Parts: sequence; C-alpha cells; structure tokens
Amino acid sequence: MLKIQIIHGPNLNRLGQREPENYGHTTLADLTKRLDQLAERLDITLNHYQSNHEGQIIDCIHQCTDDDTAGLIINPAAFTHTSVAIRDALAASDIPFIEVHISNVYAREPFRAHSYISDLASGSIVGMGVFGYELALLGLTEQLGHRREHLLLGHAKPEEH
Ligand code: CA2
Repeated sequence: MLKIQIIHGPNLNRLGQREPENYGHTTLADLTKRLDQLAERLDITLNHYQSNHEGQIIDCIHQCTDDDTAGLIINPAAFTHTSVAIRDALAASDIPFIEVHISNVYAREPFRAHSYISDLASGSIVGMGVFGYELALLGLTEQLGHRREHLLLGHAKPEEH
C-alpha cells in the first residue's frame, strides 16, 4: 500500500491551544484524525510525526528514505526559515514532498517569506489553515499516480456511475 509520512515541526504540538488567529482551533490530534479518515478513503497508509527538535526531524526523513515511503507532507514550522540541515536531508532523500504552512507566511513578518525547502518541493500550500494538509494529501497522491478521482469536487462516487 502507498505509504506517506506527515512531518510537523516545532511547536505544532500546541496547535489549537494558542494563537488561534494564526493557526485556528483544530488540535494536532483532531488534524491527525481528519487525515487518517481521508487516508482510509484514499486507500493509503499514513504515518504521523511531530518533533520540536531539528535532528529528530532529520532522523525521521532518513528513516523514510530507508523504508519505502513514497511521499512526504512536511510543515517544518520555524525550521522552514532557518534549517539548511533539513533542506539537505530532503534533497538527499529523493522522496517527493509537499510543503504546508497553515498561515499565509507571505502576509506575516518578512522573515517568514523565505523557505529553505520550497524550491525542492513538488508543491506548496500556504494560508489554507489545517485544510492545507488535506489538500496536500490529495495533491501528493495525485502526483504519485494514485488517483482517486471520486474524492475530488464535481466527481460522483464510483458506485453512482
Ligand atoms: O504557518 C505555518 O504553518 C508555520 O509553519 C507555523 C510556524 C511558523 O514559525 C512558520 O513561520 C509558519 C509556527 C508553528 C507554531 O505553532 C503553534 C501553534 C499553536 C500555538 C503556538 C504555536
């Protein structure tokens, strides 16, 4: 079964508990549940990881390289704007990935507009709230050739054909 890894960077374990004006009210546990429900409909295996530590995120990317993970969805949080080491791990992995940011990083402080990983990403989603992760999952599975058109808007379910 197609295996996809979700990686959340520092402080995202606090999602839904603080700064709702930037990150909304959904908790990481709620988001994980939503993504697992979508993964079930997409017929894929989804693994979830969150860490506040740069090295642990790099270890997770290495682990994905060594097992048969087909794609990554990563929100490196503040490490997006600082970490050459995470960039290097992603570049070396050769695993296609989508970069997600919950907030619109281009509409905030100027330092958030630079990402060390965007040019390596097969797609980026910003400013769509936590819904961005669901969009990323649909987009990544499509990019990986794992098409489930009946899940897209405007398409009837297979049994309705
Ligand atoms: O918009 C995003 O998803 C960010 O990656 C979030 C990072 C921020 O440093 C990036 O510039 C944009 C911050 C994540 C902090 O998450 C929290 C969530 C709830 C409460 C406190 C922090």
